[in-house]
Amino acid sequence: MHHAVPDFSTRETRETKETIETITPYRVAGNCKISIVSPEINQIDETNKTNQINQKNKNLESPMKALITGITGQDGSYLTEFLLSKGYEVHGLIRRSSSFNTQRIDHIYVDPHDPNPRLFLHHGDLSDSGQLMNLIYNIKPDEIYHLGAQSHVRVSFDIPEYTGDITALGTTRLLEALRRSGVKAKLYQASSSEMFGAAPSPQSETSPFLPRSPYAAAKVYAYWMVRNYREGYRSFASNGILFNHESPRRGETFVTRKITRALANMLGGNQKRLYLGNLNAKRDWGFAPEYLEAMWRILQQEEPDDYVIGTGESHSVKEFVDHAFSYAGIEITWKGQGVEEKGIVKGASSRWDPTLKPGDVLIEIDPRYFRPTEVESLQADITKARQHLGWEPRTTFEELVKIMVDYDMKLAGLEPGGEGIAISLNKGFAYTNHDYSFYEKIREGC
Ligand code: NAP
Ligand code: G4F
Repeated sequence: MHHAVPDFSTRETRETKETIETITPYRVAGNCKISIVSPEINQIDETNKTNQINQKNKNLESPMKALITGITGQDGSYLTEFLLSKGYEVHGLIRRSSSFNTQRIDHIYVDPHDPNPRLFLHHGDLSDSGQLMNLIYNIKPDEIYHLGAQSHVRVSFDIPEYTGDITALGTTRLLEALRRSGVKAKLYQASSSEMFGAAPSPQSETSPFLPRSPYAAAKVYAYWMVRNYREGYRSFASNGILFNHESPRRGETFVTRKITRALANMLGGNQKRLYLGNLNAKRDWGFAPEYLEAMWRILQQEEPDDYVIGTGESHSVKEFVDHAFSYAGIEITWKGQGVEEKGIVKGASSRWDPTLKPGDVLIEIDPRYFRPTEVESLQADITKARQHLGWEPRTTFEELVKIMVDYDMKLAGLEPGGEGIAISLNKGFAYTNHDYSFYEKIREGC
């Protein structure tokens, strides 16, 4: 589907504003300590560097070290918990921000003055080659998980140049910093199923890349830089081509979380309508904690390579809405066509009297959320990941929806159905409780 809308400049305003409004008051009121470590800025002597960096103490007592860009994001936060649970020392790159931006990792924060801290945060930015080089040289990580990016597809149409700078060139800066430092770290690149764009489903490692957004084009560039460094410089650099993965920690402006948050807000009587864009787009949605386990497996291989990671199932945005509302006891019926299509309550559990009743219009289309060029359908072919990594998705689409609805109901102060929380805790993610301590901290006055 192609949607021609004349003014794209303000389309994401509503989502962006919602996020800012949600986050700002708590963070401004908060007083949380953030542990920032700034390694001394060493001048790297080009002639000696290779010798120096290969001196890494490899005795069995020294833990594996990982450097994560994008540690404050959805994936970075789960990956940090996962690696800490495996005994890693974890270093994360965080951006300087005038307000706190570490809510996803605050609950695992350890004061660096405490004995044996294993999580260190360092200021830096993917636009700043000098600091990337400095961090790699000083930390000497064994593994680098490059997850940092301007990761919002819709926003990439508003800020294509910035998206190219951070999402595309940021990867080159990191690869080059790694090469020049001489550090022999393995690098994981967070490639995306968006790169397939218009390629027919299902998509595998051999499908063509036909990107449909500045974000996707930036990721394709980064993908090829990884392959070039692998082939040209023998870097251990691998691409994980991950399909959409979601969780209670998913950014609030991605469609799944936008839906589950809106549902919880509506049930709490705090939101009247949910405005969405293309209801017919289909995505292969999986549960995020499983996907970072795949990232880790990719770096444990003998040789660098590229892998598609997804569930193999594809569902539309409309299906996601239907399942989410149905789990909460609300049946939605769809009426109208195109931008006039509306989601209306057909029936609702008596629990929601008098907040919701049959005939209430809950969902409408706002063309501002359409994209100039859309990716209509994504569905992963994970044959290679199954065979080479032994990786399998464990959470179904229906389970994912329940998990996200439950956690957002909890956040909204409502009694969740409970099935989703039970699923998330019983699927073998012992390293996380999917905490989003941001909200806990508010109550602690931190
Ligand atoms: P996310 O929640 O949006 O997190 C993005 C991370 O990148 C945040 O930590 C963000 O920091 C950081 N970042 C943004 N700009 C930066 C800059 N200029 N310098 C340094 N850090 C910067 O993304 P995610 O869902 O965890 O995804 C992780 C990675 O996988 C991204 O590269 C994304 O494009 C890719 N990916 C995601 C999916 C998915 O479905 N989630 C699928 C395929 C690929 P702030 O917190 O300060 O903003
Ligand atoms: O949730 P989305 O914004 O995710 P999208 O564009 O698929 O990108 C995500 O997944 C990629 C992997 O394939 C990642 F690489 C990327 O970083 C990001 O994590 O949108 C999903 C679909 C789109 O087709 C969009 O048009 O939902 C449709 N949609 C319909 N209404 C909406 C909305 N998307 C958003 N964000 N907001 C809406 O109101």
